[in-house]
Amino acid sequence: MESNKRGAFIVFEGCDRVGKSTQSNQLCERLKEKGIAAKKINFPNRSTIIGDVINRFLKNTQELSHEVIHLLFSANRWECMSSIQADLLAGTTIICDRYAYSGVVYSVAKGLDLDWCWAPDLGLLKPDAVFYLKANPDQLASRGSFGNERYEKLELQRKVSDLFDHFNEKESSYWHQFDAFETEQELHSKISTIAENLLLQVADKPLEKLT
Ligand code: Z5A
Ligand code: MG
Repeated sequence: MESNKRGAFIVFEGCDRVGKSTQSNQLCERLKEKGIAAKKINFPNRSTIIGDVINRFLKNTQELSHEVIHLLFSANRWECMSSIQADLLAGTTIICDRYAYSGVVYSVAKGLDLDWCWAPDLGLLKPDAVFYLKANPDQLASRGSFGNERYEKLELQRKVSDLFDHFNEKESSYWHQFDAFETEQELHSKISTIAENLLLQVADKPLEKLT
């Protein structure tokens, strides 16, 4: 018999190299080991046609205006929405590495207006929880030098960090902040506890939209 319990929609956010991919992968694996249906996704989703343009932009082989790339990042989320919704309603928990908050903070850090940036993401599915890995960008230098992607510059990362803090305060009802300098294992343990409780709490709740 098909379950009528839905999955949870869990998002990881934070600056470059804070450990989002590490923690989101570990959480997904842990849930699967416990027999819980779970799927890991990430934005940008570079496998679509829009994602391919985004990839070329990030690798500095394609120039696009701030406005155009912003709208493409949002469109990249919209093109995945129906499949995310179908999975959640079928009972699969979605662990998502970056989401609309990344979309807004990188564009605002480059100088675009916050309300303008948020507008195209209105109506996307709202996460049940955002796990915000926080670290001072200057300290993250200890994790190796930046790569060659477009946004891997310290000055921009500082602005990005302040904007993530702004979301963390404003959306405190479902954002959970963690110190990205705790060990991988400490973080994994705290995050898993919250996630496993969340699964039970949201199973009978309707999905919400970003407003
Ligand atoms: N972007 C945007 O502008 N608009 C949008 O709408 C979206 C994204 C969705 C690419 O993103 C760029 O797209 C990004 C924002 C922009 N630009 N920047 N900057 P991405 O997600 O593809 O970026 P990435 O290449 O995956 O890097 P990342 O996500 O920033 O890294 P991370 O996933 O947070 O970190 P990690 O890969 O898990 O770990 C980094 C290193 O630290 C690695 O060596 C780990 O072994 C180590 N690590 C991890 N955890 C720990 C702990 N706890 N202690 C010590 N060391 C650790
Ligand atoms: Mg990553």
